[in-house]
Amino acid sequence: MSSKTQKTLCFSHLFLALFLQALKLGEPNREVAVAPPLPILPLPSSSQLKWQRRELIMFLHFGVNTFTDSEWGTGTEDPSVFNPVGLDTDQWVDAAARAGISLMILTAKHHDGFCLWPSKYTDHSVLGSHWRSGNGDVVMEFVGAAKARGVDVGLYLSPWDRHDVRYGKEIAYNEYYLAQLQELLNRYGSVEEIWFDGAKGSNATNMTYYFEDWFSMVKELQSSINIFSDAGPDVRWVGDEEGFAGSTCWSTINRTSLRIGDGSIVGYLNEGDPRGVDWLPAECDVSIRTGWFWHKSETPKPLKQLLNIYYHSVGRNCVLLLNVPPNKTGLIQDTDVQRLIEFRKAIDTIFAINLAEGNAVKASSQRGGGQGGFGAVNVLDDDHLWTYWAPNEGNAGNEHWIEVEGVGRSLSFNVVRIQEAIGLGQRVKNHEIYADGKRVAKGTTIGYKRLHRLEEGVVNASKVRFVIKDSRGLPLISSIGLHFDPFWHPK
Ligand code: FUL
Repeated sequence: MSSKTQKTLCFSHLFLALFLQALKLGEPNREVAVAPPLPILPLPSSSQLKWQRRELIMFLHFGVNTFTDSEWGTGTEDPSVFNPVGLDTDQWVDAAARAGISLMILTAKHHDGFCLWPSKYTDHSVLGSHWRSGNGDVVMEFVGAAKARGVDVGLYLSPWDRHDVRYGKEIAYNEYYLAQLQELLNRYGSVEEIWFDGAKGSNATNMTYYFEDWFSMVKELQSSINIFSDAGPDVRWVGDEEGFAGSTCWSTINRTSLRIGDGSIVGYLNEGDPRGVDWLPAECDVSIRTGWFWHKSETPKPLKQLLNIYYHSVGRNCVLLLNVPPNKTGLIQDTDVQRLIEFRKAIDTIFAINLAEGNAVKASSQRGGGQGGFGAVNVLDDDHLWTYWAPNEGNAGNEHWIEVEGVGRSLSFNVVRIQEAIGLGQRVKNHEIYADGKRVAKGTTIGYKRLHRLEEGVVNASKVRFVIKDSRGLPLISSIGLHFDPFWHPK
């Protein structure tokens, strides 16, 4: 290479370097964001997250029991007793939608074995009823009405079948059960939850259910479905039928310690397990009336009782599955519809306004620093999952807190709400709430949502501090709320 060519190259490099430098100077000073912290396993699946955010879902117990005034049918009923002359599934869905419910679960088959759809594998179904001249299909009507309103559906298929002669014959009955699962999951479009309950009479025939076959078949047919049972695999039973979760309630548990239909594990189901390797959140099933099926003599629970259930289920990191049974006509009774609407109105009245909003919020430390990112302000936005306050890593092992200070006014409230960013795992083990330095509430787990109704009633304070005393790794708080519940009158 000649020295002239070399010189030209040097100059052109110099020009290029200067040009690039000039370009850089013209650029805005872009700060590189700090990455979110590592998750703490186990984590929820996206179907489990979707389920959790529903908060309130509806159960519908309907079948021959509705007509025989019983709770556990014998399986010997004449199918013609099933005759809901005014059946209107639009009315069911309308009631649910007005109550803000996005998922409804119907008993396609209860313990009596009577099928609400025309199953070709049994003689105990709507095919034997006079209703719609034996051409009816309650499951089809229910699914059609729900989907038309954008409400999701779930189905209950009782493992214990008191009608079928194959019950007790291991292979034959498991084949029969799987055949019905295939009918339900192939014929009616997307099903969001399937309910396997472990109940069985004490004198019932011995029977081994092939749960692993059933679960695999369910997932094969509907990959995003949530399977409910005492032992999951997606949603667990809370361990009682009162709608009450444990005051400690982990969404994590060890599935290897669970057995379907085993009464000795209800305490474990109620509380979950901080060392659990499986994400298996709890669902609280309870009926709006005393029984699961409709009975003329029963009435819906009063609003006060429903709110108490709400605080002990949704307010303890669970989903509330509220049973509202259709009557003999095939309608949800007006008293129950009115109670549902009243319930929804009350929930909205309490939680639509967050009295913490519009005030100053600060925290003990912050991951990353600067505006946005993981700052305290994230707990007051509308996202209750993916924007959150995270403390600084260096502060691990210390107590963490977040504080709201009333701007130009004091804070007046009787309910406190705290939510964790569960997308990164459930972490908090212990927390306390202070109003102007005085402790007004304390608890263990938080999870997706924790609600505290204050024992002393309405509190007025200029500063409210949420203290995380102990957690698995650093706590990540996605939302906090101060609310006023006009229905809460502690003694
Ligand atoms: C239990 C059943 O025995 C009740 O009848 C009801 O269906 C309840 C939801 O589950 O296991």
